[in-house]
Amino acid sequence: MFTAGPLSDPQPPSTLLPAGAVTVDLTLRAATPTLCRYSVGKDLPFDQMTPFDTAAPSVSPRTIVRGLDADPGRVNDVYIRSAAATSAALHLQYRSLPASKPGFPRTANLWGSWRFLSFSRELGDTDHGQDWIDDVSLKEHGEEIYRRDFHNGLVLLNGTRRRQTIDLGEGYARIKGDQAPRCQYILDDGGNPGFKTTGAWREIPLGTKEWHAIPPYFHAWNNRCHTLDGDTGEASWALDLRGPGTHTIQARWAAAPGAKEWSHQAVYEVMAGGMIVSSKTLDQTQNGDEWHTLVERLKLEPGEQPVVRIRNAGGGLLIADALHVFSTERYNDGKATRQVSLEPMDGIVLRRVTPLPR
Ligand SMILES: [Ca+2]
Repeated sequence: MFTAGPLSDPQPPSTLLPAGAVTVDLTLRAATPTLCRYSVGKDLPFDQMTPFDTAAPSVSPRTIVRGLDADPGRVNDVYIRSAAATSAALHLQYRSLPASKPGFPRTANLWGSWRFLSFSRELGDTDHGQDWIDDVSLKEHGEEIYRRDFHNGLVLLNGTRRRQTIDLGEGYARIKGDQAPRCQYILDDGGNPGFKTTGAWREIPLGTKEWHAIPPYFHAWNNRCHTLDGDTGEASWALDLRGPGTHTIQARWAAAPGAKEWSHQAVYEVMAGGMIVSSKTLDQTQNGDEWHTLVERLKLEPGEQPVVRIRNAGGGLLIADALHVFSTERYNDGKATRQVSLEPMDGIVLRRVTPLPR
């Protein structure tokens, strides 16, 4: 996501903008120094686009993107191309937030995932036929925590790339639902201080490029992974538990054409309190680009400092790519709460124990 040709890491990525925004200050990362251009509303050939403000080739091209529509009901499609790879367009989307106290009734104006599409029904402030939401206020809470208050509840969205904890005070409870795990996250090998290695591991790029038209298609998580030639050394991920509970842990590797040279016996061990509490041996030559369960519903405590360790018992290249961790406990467990922790770009719907007076 958010890469095209040599371009990556747009700041800001596709997101909501402040009310009334008709511009956005955009910075990209480029793999090689290059010139960039953009268009708003319509993808255009490179030579018909508007040049970036950065006039010289740069590895961090920057511009003020102008001409955005501030109508909160309109999504602005922004396309960016680079002189280094004019055929690849980076597609971003921006939308302005409504003013904080809009007149009402007005159409619900909700961005994002299923949680937000379903919450209005849960909270009961709507005419279900039209999805009108009355008397809504939108406030920024601390650092890019977005909050909407309703008569019967509130919605919080963490608009940052960090986990954040929000104090709510009295009077809120989680809604009840069995879909979402209490915690669910990926532990990658790259950019993760909790990933450690011993031995001669190498970090390599591994994955089909986004604009690549011919199969096979395969991806290491984040298009990178670590490899170890032979059986001397190991790698480990600190599980960085969000709290005590029972957890399922999965591992993945890419379905790369070279996977037949990889380990037939990759041993994944879960360690807690310095002891091996679970072990699973998997064949990395097969079934790549999938999550493979190492252990289900394993009770773990943060104080045990649990880690997953990988070592090679079968020759070939050992691959360390990413882990997926999720809990048996549910996110929406109906319990009263004074505080919530939100993963990056995640949100929650909370119920008011006592509805606000109308
Ligand atoms: Ca990876």
